[in-house]
Amino acid sequence: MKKSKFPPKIIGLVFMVVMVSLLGIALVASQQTQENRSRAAHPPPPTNPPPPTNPPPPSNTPGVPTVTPPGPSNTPGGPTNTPPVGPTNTVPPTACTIQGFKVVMPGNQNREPARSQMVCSDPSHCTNAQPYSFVTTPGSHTVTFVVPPNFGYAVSSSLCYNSISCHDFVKPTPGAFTTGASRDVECPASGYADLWWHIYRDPTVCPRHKEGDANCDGTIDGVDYSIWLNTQCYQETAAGETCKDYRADFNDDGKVYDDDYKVWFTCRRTTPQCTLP
Ligand SMILES: [Ca+2]
Ligand SMILES: [Ca+2]
Repeated sequence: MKKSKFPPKIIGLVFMVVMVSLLGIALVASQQTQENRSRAAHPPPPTNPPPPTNPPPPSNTPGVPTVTPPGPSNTPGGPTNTPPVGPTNTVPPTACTIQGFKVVMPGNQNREPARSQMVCSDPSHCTNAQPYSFVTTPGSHTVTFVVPPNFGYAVSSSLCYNSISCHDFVKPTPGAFTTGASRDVECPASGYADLWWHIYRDPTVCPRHKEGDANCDGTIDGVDYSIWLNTQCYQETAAGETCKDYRADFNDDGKVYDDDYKVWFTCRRTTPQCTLP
C-alpha cells in the first residue's frame, strides 16, 4: 500500500479549512435569503412624487389698439383748458375727429341759444351735443351750423387743426375766423379739426331786435309780445330754470323778463327807429 506524502496533520487542517469556508458560504447565503424575504414582506415606502408644477400663466391676448380721439376744445369763456375728455370708441387709427363748441358772443359764452343748436356734417350726421364731435374719414367735409327760422343772430366760425387755441375772438388767429353758417374742413388723418360756431347779434340780420322785434320781421307787435310771454326766463342755474329761447332778450343780458317787456312796450307799433330811454 502506497503511503501519502502529506502528513495526517496537514490533511486534517486542510479539511477543517474547507469545512469552515463551506460553513461561512452557507451562512452568508442564508442571511441574504432572509433579507430578501424581509424586503418582500416589507417593501420600502414609495418615494413621494414631485409636487405638480404650476402651469405657466397664460400670455396676455394682444388687444385691439384703441385710438382715443382728442378731447373737446377749450372750455368756452374759461381762461384755462379743460383736460381732454374724448369719447372712447374704437376707431380706425387714421380716423379724423371734427369737434367743437357752439357759443354766444361776446366772450364765447357757453349758453343758449347757441348751446343746443344743431351741427351737421355732410349733412347726414347731425348732433345737438355740446361739445359736439364727429369721428369721420380723413379728407374734405362740409360742416353746417343749422340756423332756425328767424334766429336773429349772425354766425361765424373759427377753425384750427390739431390745435384748440384759435378761438379767441379778441385776438383772432389769422385765417381761423370766417362768417357764415357753413365751413369746409380738410380733416387730417389721425388728427382733428377744432371748429367752433360763434353767434352774435348783427344789426343787418335783425335790425330792430333791440327795439322788441323778437321774430325779426321788422315790426314790433303782438307776435313779439307772445314770444316774450312764452319764453320768459331769469337765469341759468344747475338746478333751476334754463333759458333756451333768447329771441325776446331785447337788451341781451341773458334773461327774458320785465326789462325786455319794457322795451317791447315802449316800441310797440312804432316805425323805425324807436327811441329807447
Ligand atoms: Ca316782429
Ligand atoms: Ca333781457
